[in-house]
Amino acid sequence: MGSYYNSGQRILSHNAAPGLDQRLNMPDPLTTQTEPMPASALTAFIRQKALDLGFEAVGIIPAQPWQNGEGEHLQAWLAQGYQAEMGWMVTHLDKRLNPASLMDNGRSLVCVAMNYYQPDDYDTGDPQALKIAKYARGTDYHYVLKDRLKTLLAEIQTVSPHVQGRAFTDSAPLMEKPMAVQAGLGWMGKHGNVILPGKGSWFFLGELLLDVALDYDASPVANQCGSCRRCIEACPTEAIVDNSVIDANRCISYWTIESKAEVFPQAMQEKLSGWIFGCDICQDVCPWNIKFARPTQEEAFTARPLNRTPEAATLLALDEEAFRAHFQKSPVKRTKLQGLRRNIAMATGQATFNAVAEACPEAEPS
Ligand code: B12
Ligand code: SF4
Ligand code: SF4
Repeated sequence: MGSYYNSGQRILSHNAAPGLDQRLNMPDPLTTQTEPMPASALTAFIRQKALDLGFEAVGIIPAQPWQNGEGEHLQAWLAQGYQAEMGWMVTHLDKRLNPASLMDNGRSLVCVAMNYYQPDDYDTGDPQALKIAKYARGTDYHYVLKDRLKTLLAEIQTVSPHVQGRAFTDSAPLMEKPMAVQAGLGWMGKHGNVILPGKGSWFFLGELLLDVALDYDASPVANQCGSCRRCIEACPTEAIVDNSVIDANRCISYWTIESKAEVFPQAMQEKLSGWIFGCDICQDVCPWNIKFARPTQEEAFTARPLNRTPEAATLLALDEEAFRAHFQKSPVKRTKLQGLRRNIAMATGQATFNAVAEACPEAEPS
């Protein structure tokens, strides 16, 4: 990409100290204008850098209001109350409907996906064994993806110093799945997650919003769910109420991660199937994952032992300090200790919880 630097920048970034002759010919750094890199070259640079930085897929779309009914679909979803108690899905709706509004002069969205898959090779087959969702077994993806996207932005600024940007991953009012779909990363599976062709759906999504125009991807991937309905049939709580439409009120993931309720509805308690943080059932049964999932190369997502095989007695013995230490920078921290204990009580049944809690005084329900 060196040929896209202008000569002024090249001399200024040279390591060796220039001689007197060179210095006399050197452009004044205060007055030199850097030529902006042509959009096509910058687009190619960004794509390659994103892949070099460990993202599995990258696609670029213009930052503009939704045009194909996605906004209306979101509003219909909210009108049904499918967001449950997630009030933050309603606030800043205007931003969700127009991603460009998240920064001054936001023009392009670089959409990326990062693999977090780890095989459940410890799985005992016991349907009641406690389980933490795969996405939450290692370091919180908010740290990992945001840092990586910021590195991508810094790389972009080495060749186009005037470019400004913001990095997002589930950290702003954005509709990340339809963005990834529009950017051609994959299609919206009936289970409500974006599936990358030939790779599956165990991917986090992230975006870099940039104030520069780029070349855009215009060919979304065709939906390849076909007549399959495995995810819909496997969901124990019938939370997939239509193709790709999740009613959070019925979703185990919602109850174990987001809900602040002290007790879950009885029907939900009976269907938790051992999940104490998140739920992977609909993705575990998906043939695209069964066939194509490959373990992530990202060390940060390596499962912490207690998250891989969570045991009630060990978790209930954690006091506040031990909880903070173990779940530092982990998605599980979101429930706080009290929420994790609640989830264990809900998943094991209050009687079992009480029996275990009796053996560990720290586990007294607060
Ligand atoms: C709210 C939320 C949840 C809620 C609601 C789930 C849901 N499917 O919406 C709860 C708490 C249940 C949840 C659970 C999970 N989540 Co979540 N969640 C989000 C969040 C914050 C917003 C999603 C959202 O806007 N939902 C509202 C619905 C209406 O939007 P939507 O599903 O995108 O639907 C759009 C399209 O489907 C399209 N559409 C669909 N049908 C149709 C039909 C027509 C006609 C049209 C025009 C459009 C259209 O329009 C909709 C937009 O309007 C995103 C991060 C983000 N900011 O985007 C993460 C996100 C979706 N979650 C993620 C993950 C990993 C999970 C879990 C797997 C975690 C776990 N293991 O427990 C589960 C999966 C549950 C499931 N089966 O979906 C990832 C998904 C990655 C991927 N590959 O897709 C995201 C993107 C976070 C990230 N940055 O990686 N989540
Ligand atoms: S995450 Fe679990 S509860 Fe939610 S839709 Fe998928 S299978 Fe159903
Ligand atoms: S299980 Fe079948 S219907 Fe569900 S997302 Fe996967 S391919 Fe699509």
